[in-house]
Amino acid sequence: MGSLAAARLLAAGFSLRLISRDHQPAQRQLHWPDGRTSSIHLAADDNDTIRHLVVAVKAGETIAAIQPLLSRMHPQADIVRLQNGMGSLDGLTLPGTVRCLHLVSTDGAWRDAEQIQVVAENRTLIGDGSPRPPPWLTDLQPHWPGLSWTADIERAQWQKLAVNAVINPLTALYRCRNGELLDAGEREQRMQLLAQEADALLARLYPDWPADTLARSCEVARQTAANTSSMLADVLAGRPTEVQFINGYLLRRAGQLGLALPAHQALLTELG
Ligand code: KPL
Repeated sequence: MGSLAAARLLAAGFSLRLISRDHQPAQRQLHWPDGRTSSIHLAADDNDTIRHLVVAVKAGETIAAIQPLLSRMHPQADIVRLQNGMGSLDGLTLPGTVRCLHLVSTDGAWRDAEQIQVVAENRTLIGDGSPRPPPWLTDLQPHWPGLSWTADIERAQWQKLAVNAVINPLTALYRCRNGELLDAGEREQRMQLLAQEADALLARLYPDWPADTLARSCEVARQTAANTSSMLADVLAGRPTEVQFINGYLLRRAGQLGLALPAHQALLTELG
């Protein structure tokens, strides 16, 4: 997803630097859904002042990635989170004038070394909880299909998180593709329980929450039937998962309201 964002930022004329663990530049080949292929070059970090920082690391790596960059941040810098889950910046103290924006995307892409296969270009919402988009958004929108500003990004984050909290851990547990959750049996029953619990919390946060997490999760599982979820991909690659920022975040928020979510708690325990 980071490379996909980079391709769109470069197309919009932004000057980009790649801040990576190996401090090296990188080359990527993107294969678009319409059959086109394009190449991008990501220049290495130049240690300059940071005006805009797109964070595309896994949620659990966020603090360690950003902390060393804080002294290089411009006081009016924008941090743009492009990550699954919520709460990845909790515990990090940012200068008060730094703006933190969140992207919620239903685009799909996977990477094999330098090759990026873009599976779907859908809708991406961006926001920071305020009604006022940053001025650079209008330059980016023509090059980022489906990108739009929302004044209520938190609700959009919850909508995505609730679906991820149903699909991702179950696919990781059953080692199955997203579509294989729709088995009219045990897996679907667990989807139902997880969705009900997520809706119970969300109804407390948003009195008009429509309790549609199961319907939306089944829809996403159908639309992405052949996908390996990001959490299953992490498990198969032996990487830490983002479960603490998905189901764990739901549980932390529920705990603050005195609400128990036993199905989510059980999953967290099962996934370790
Ligand atoms: O966001 C996803 C993920 O895998 O993290 C879904 C929508 C479940 C697609 O696989």
